Amino acid sequence: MTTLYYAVGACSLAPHIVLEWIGAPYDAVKVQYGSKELVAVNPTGAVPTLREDNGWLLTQCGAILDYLASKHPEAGLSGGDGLRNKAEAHRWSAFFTSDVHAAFWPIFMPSRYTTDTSEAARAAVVAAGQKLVAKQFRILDSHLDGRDYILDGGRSVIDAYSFPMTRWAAKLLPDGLKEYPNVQALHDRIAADPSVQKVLAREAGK
Ligand SMILES: N[C@@H](CCC(=O)N[C@@H](CS)C(=O)NCC(=O)O)C(=O)O
Repeated sequence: MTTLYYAVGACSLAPHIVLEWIGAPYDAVKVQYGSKELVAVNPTGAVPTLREDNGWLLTQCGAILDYLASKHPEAGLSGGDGLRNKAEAHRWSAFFTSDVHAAFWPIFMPSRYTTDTSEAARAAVVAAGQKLVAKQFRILDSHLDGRDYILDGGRSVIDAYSFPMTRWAAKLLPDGLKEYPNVQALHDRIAADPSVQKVLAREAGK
């Protein structure tokens, strides 16, 4: 069986949702970042980490999502099979990994981005992160104008990828998602999905 190692509310929420959408049996193991249990499986101590029965491991959220979509074509979560469909899926996966996720790091871990230990320096790094996230969300909001989902091929792993990040933004940007109505609509559409609610309840220990 496929096993997903996840941390509550982390980017691992995306493959957790995708496994639920796929509907095949899987194990979901809750871990803490850097815990002994996680480091034993993935020395970087990061989630998501995916493990197959024969011990094969896959890390990197975008790679895991692409793998799951390809492994389960019957679930129709790849966003389409054409050359340009695939290129668009890669484009948006890279956008979430490199542009959006990375923009949150100064907000989550400001101490990694300055050697100045003052409160003012911490606040300045957080504010810079919020500005970066806002830039990426303007791009996403404009792309989503007139669309229900990110890719042309309908609901896909990329929409699942957006979800942990739209949740973080709702909590961590000064005005939440107020300035991004199309992103808010996508967030709400995903949040209303019964499989997503099931996963959120499991992650919350309910
Ligand atoms: N590039 C990796 C980043 C994974 C990552 O940093 N995950 C976070 C949770 S959202 C984590 O495990 N952080 C622990 C740490 O940085 O110590 C990916 O996309 O999978």
